[in-house]
Amino acid sequence: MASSPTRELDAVVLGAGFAGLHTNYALRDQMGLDVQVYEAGDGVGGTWYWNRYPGARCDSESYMYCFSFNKELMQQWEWSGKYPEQPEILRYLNHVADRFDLRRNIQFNTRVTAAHWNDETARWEIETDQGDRVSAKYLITGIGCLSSANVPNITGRDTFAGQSYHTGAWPHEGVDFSGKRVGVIGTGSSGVQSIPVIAQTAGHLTVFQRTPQYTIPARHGNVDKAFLDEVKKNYDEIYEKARQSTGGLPYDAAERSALEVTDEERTAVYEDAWNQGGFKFLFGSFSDISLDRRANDTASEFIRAKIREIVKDPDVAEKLVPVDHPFSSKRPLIDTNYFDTYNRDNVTLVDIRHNPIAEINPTGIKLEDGAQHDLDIIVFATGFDAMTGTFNKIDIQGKGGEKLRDKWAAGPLTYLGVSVAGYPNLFMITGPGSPSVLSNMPVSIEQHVEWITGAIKHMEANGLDVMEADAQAEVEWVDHVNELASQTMFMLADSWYLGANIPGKPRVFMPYPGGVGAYREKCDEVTAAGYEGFHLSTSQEPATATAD
Ligand code: NA7
Repeated sequence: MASSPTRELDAVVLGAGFAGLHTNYALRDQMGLDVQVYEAGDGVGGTWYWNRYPGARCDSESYMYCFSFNKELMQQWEWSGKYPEQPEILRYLNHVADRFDLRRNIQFNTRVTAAHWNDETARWEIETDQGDRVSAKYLITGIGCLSSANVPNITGRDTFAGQSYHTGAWPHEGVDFSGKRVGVIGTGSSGVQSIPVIAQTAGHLTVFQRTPQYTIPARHGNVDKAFLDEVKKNYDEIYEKARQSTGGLPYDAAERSALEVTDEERTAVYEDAWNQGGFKFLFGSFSDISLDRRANDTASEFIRAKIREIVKDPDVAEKLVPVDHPFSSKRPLIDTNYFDTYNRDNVTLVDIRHNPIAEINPTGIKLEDGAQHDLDIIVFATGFDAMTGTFNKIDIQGKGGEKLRDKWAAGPLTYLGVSVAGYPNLFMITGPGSPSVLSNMPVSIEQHVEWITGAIKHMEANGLDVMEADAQAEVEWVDHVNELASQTMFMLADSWYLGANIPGKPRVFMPYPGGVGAYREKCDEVTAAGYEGFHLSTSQEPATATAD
């Protein structure tokens, strides 16, 4: 690094979304540490600051998409919808920032560009794109799992004469689609949420679909006040149930196999789950949908039949029916009127799996067969370089100057998804190898913030300077994650969980698929065993010394 740090801090936190805000509160206000938060946006919110596309909302029910660290906050905040919409989540996070005075040590409009571990001082030296140079004992990343936009490098992309937007970098002033010829590329969550809304005002909407999707109706609506009152009376219990669950949601887990019931019973269960909507279809119908291919086939087939029932044009319906991957092998989607939208006169579905995009040109999109679609606006709903993309953009160097992006060249290596061997005192909130994107994020974020805060308290109380994951513990954890993933449907699709959406990215399953309850238990065991799998030392001791 060019010059010496100008400020010495206890902790630097990257990001001011759910993770960064909670970490700031925990380390600064609960522990009294000197903390600096850096945030790329000009406001708090993280994912919900950037993703302002039409129809953006969370697929977790609102009463569970919030912090639980403050009981008054839980009781006082009123959600208006069954699912929280982006503007409301952003209002919530702004409220949290105001309520706990969290902005005063957040520097906005600032990206951390480099973080180097200094072996001699046992501190991180951190540089930003605004010229800041600071050092900190602890480096905590709350940079999000889906924060590096993937805008595919399609030939001629930059020659388009109209407007183009990525859903994850949406203009704050919104986009007026009225009367316009709009093309949406991508049918993941962002596409499936935005397509029905854009179709309502666009002159004509053309959807460019590479992979058909299974999506379940959200059954979105106003929040049921009586239900919410009941939730608030039992919040502790409900939250605890979510903490011990698979997906971080307090739903009763299904106990029966889809294969142990009659066809009539099975259909009735699926109908009921379809009518209830949302993630309950996956978690609450049968126990083995994600684990057993034959059980999964029954769910996949049920959804395929629903698509054929909803979409009136049989040719369009067939294009929308997913046959190349099982339900829940990609991120399960929740929608409002998605399949219905293809019954509109102003919506065209284009299958780019069999007739790919050849180029983007000044007037629109041309396919390989020569068909030209003239457009005024292109929306890239093409997702993210998930889980590792944002880490790789930062020059993170650990012991001996090793670059994290080199260490992770063949896929991310972590211990518990929270730390990396060779990168002492670096803690990742919802890093690769933790439940993260397979769970209701606030529950996983809070668990990480609490665990990391506990580890830092332990270090401070015992005069320790360095905490580093053991290399062998890391290997075993990565093997464990892979072993669990191999038992699921996840390996049967080209998904961003596997990095398959980014050309050249190694095909490695990144999140921990064993469920948030099992993961929490493992983390608690590690703590109870004196931070098993970590080396803790003072900077005077040899780096390999183990303490507890
Ligand atoms: P996703 O889920 O990664 O979806 C991206 C979509 O864009 C998906 O349909 C992709 O097709 C498609 N895509 C990606 N690259 C291309 C190219 N080069 N050409 C054509 N189509 C492409 O991102 P989202 O933003 O929708 O959702 C991200 C997460 O946010 C979501 O899962 C939730 O956790 C919230 P593919 O399926 O790869 O064939």
